[in-house]
Amino acid sequence: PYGQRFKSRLLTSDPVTGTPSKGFDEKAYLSAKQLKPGEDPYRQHAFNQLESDKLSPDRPIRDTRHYSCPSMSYSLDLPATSVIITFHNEARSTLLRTVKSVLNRTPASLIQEIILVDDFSSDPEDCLLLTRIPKVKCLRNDRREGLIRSRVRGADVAAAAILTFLDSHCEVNTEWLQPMLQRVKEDHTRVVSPIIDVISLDNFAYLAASADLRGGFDWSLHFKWEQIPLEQKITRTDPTRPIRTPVIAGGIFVIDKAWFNHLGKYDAQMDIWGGENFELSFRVWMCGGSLEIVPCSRVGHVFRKRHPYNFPEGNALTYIRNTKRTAEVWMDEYKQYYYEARPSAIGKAFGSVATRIEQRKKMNCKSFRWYLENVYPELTVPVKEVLPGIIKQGVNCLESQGQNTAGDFLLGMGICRGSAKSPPPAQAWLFTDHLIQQQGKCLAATSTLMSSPGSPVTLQVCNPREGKQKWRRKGTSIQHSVSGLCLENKPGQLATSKCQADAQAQQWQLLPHT
Ligand code: LR7
Ligand code: MN
Repeated sequence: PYGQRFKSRLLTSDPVTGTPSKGFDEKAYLSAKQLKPGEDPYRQHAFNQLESDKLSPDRPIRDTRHYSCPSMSYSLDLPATSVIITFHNEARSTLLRTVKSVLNRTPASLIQEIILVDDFSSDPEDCLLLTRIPKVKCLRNDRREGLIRSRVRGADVAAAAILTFLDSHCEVNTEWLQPMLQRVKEDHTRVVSPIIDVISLDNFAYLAASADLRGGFDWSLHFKWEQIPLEQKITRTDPTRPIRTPVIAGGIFVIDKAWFNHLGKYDAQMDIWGGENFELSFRVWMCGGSLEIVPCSRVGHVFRKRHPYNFPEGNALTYIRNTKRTAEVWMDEYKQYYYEARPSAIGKAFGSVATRIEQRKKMNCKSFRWYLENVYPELTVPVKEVLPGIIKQGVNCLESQGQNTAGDFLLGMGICRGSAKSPPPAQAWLFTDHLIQQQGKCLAATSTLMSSPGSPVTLQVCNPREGKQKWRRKGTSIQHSVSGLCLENKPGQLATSKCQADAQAQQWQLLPHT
């Protein structure tokens, strides 16, 4: 469906000769978009535009690499790359500094072109005027697509065999590209990213980021930087060696174009922002590639606290849609943990993922379980005690006894039948976390005064948030969590009672089926 709009319309300075017709007037470009006196400098871009505007587009930055990096040598015939930068209403000063830092700090032979994809910014000239700089090209979307489809559009027209993605508010550092190209040249299935330094959103100071972080996430698919595992830290003797990373931050990476295409580019049904970094990362690892951070490559990025642009469908819904598509296609049975961690995603529309699943099958990719075991063992499955079994006292077992005429579910004791391995359904119970349940009915201390001893214990429709239904095992007793009272087999009924270690009626044997 997007094929039509992807028809390429590459706007260079001179479409015939490809050489710049008119020189680029830096001052005029920047001064046309200065802040009005008294205007909040954070309003438009969520960073201090005043400070950014003050700086030269060619400002020097500190070389933040480890001291053993400068003596590294790289292949003399590294492949050239197409740099792809998508943006929506970026500040001119940051956009220009991104472009110029690339041209200033990269050997010319390695930069085939810089493709700017203007994602329907208010002013087309933000992009167009920059094509007066040699090698800079501009594609403008005729409607807002989001960064994911915009990147695909840029990648599709890229002339070089290697793609390099950057955000529109970056500054690349000394020799940033060579170590990444080297890794991809050696093995085209590697997808590599630099250490991402911090450009202060307040004063634009360029600050070195820690060199022993990698990309991680939690079950809600929230990205976070995390320390590399201790075992790896201890055995790391060479600070120039790449760091394997479970996921990439998303915005700044180098990938072989044929490999990017083979893997299925991006999920074109993801909108605006978010989630695509997980989807790409899972795909790379599970389908035969690898992801790494190359520590001798440094790129600065302006990290912000809020999105300066609007989300047509809302920020939350968009993030849910994109991450839900990721979970549905790549996380197999582990997607249940995503839904547990992000319950707001349950039942939300996310379009069809049929073609993405087909793509996964076609490439014969490994399972998410393989990914967890081999790439990200530190991400542990939430512990939940699920113990199916019988609850025995002497020769009797706790059992459900149907419903009375009032519709109450009855609970009582009966002679144990069958065996612990194959009990009758009425005597089979499931412990999950704090619930003791049977077919959706849960043990509950039902009295309104559940905290006082003597509350009858019966069955209710399970509700994990209901305090009356919360129990914990304590030795051979079963304790009601809220009241601290113990489950007791009283003549004629089950009830809570003050816990007494020697009370026979409070002793329960929990025998598992397995
Ligand atoms: O609708 C849009 N269209 C766009 O072209 C929205 C955004 N964009 C552009 C935008 O102008 C910018 O150049 O897309 C780029 C990324 O948007 P940001 O800078 O608002 O995002 P971010 O830096 O907060 O987001 C990180 O996560 C995103 C998830 O979708 C992307 O992968 C970003 O590229 C990514 N940035 C980085 O990885 C840089 C390091 C930050 C971290 C962690
Ligand atoms: Mn960014």
